[in-house]
Amino acid sequence: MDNPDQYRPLTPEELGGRLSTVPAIAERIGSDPSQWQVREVGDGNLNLVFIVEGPKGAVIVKQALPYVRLVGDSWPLPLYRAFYENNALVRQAQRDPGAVPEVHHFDEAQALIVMEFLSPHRILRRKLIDGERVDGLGSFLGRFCARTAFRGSELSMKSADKKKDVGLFSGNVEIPAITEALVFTDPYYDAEMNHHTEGLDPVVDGLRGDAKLKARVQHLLMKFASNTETMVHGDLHSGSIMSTDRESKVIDPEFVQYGPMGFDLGMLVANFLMAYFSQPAHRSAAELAGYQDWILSVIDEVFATFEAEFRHLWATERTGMLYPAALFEDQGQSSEAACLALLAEIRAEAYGFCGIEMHRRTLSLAHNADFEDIRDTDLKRRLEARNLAMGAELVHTSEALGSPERLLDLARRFNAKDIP
Ligand code: SR1
Ligand code: MG
Repeated sequence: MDNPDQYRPLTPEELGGRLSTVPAIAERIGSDPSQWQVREVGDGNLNLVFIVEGPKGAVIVKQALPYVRLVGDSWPLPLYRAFYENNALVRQAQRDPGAVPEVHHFDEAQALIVMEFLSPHRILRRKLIDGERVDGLGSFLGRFCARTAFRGSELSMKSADKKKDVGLFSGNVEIPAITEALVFTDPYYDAEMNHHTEGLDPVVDGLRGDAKLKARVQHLLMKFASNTETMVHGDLHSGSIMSTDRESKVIDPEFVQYGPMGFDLGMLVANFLMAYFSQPAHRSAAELAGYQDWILSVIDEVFATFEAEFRHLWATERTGMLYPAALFEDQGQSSEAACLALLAEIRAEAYGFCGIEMHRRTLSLAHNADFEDIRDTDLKRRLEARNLAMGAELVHTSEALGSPERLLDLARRFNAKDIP
């Protein structure tokens, strides 16, 4: 007889039989699985995702597969990533209440998380492709990044707790290895799984021929791999955010790890910039400028809120061993300059990570729909070339760039460029 505890991927047909005895599900949707409707809706790169609807409500069931779904079973991937995702969701819910879906149930053996069904939320990337606006988006995301960065670090946490947590998450080896390869390395050489749009070769050759650029990228990889400042989401792109027209949630933290404070911010902003650069293919001439301006205003709001919230937490929750009041306020000295210097460093790193994410999404394995949905190959190439060129500029100038306004100016400048 099959061991019921042994992992087995779910099918929509057998999901009811396997999960109807889970109280957290029965309570929320009803206990008779014959009345449930189950749809597998996973369109991500890794997992199975089911919407399970019953007479009383609906839940999401997310189950890890033992391989990379995008590639198939030739690329095995440990099921234990669900354990880390569950732990990340718990911590994010504590650090920024309401920002992530509620977890109803976790089954470690089945690598399965049952969580809140978000409705009428849609994946933000699709909303951006469709030209929809989301009220409060930039401030929500800036606050999420600041709260998780600050409250997951030794600015706030007790050192013993933080170090224990670093130990816990450092067991998650294969998932960061994906980022280390696909994001930081593959775009810059002829890696096996790479692909790019026809006609982009001159731009790609330019990046790969730029040793200074590759050295800067590797330096940022070193920080990503070795710097355990805070618990990062690890994959904060517009496909990891679900929104209505006025509310957003952050989902899918399975790429969680302890890493640099600017990492999530940089990945996030890169995905807004790619939405921005791809818009000429998705909007009418009448809508284009207004919608692109709105995307830039979201980026601006992300940075402004990140910095304001970080400063607020610095003033009110600096309870860890870093920058203690004993060295500043208790001696009658302000620590504001120290906070501003740290923020400038976080922002500079974020710009660097941002440029790299802009590269990998058009050159290595996992491209994004913002560009992939463009049918006109020549238009796609021209828009991707702007994105790649701005990415390179960011990697080169991240430390000197300064205010987010200068980042937005750069975006406007590259958006008007024709790159052969
Ligand atoms: C093989 S996984 C490819 C990508 O999908 C995830 O969402 C991450 O972004 C990863 O890099
Ligand atoms: Mg994901």
